Amino acid sequence: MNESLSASAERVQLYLRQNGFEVTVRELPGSTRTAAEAAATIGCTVGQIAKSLVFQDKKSGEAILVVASGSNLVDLQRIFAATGLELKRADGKFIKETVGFAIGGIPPVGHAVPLRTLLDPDLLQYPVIWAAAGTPHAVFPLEPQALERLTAGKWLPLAQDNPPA
Ligand code: 5CA
Repeated sequence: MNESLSASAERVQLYLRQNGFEVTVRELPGSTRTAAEAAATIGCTVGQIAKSLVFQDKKSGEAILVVASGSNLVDLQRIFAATGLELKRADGKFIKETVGFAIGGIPPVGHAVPLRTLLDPDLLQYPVIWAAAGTPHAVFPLEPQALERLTAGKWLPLAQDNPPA
């Protein structure tokens, strides 16, 4: 166990280990706050960054997690057509209170409450992807297929067709 991890990163590391997922959370000196910064810090492509984005269902108020490839923009109409969920971006205060982590370090797992999760199939093209681990400096690598077991999420095409270059 890495004893120098910050408390939030340690929570993610513990969750992963307790769920049988042997992976080492890395806290890096460079920023991993955004997908672009994380890719530059790690030395991978932006597409290999798994962005954990928290939305809210307008009808129920339920928090919904979308794990998207860093190079994609989420198409809310597409999600509505497939699921009936009418999502809006959750604000930072709601996210911190509900999920237990702050924007810039939201992990795909280990939240304060289990979140219904949608997974971007575009992540499946990479042998390894990187996800945030609780802070804007903490990440961990994983095989994209592992997201399904870790999050109990559902793969659903959810990207906008023409992401900006
Ligand atoms: N640590 C990296 C991934 S390793 C990371 O968290 N990247 S991210 O893209 O998932 O997180 C930053 C995202 O937070 C941005 O894409 C942006 O969509 C979202 N965000 C930034 N500010 C706000 C805000 N005020 N309210 C809601 N979402 C926000």
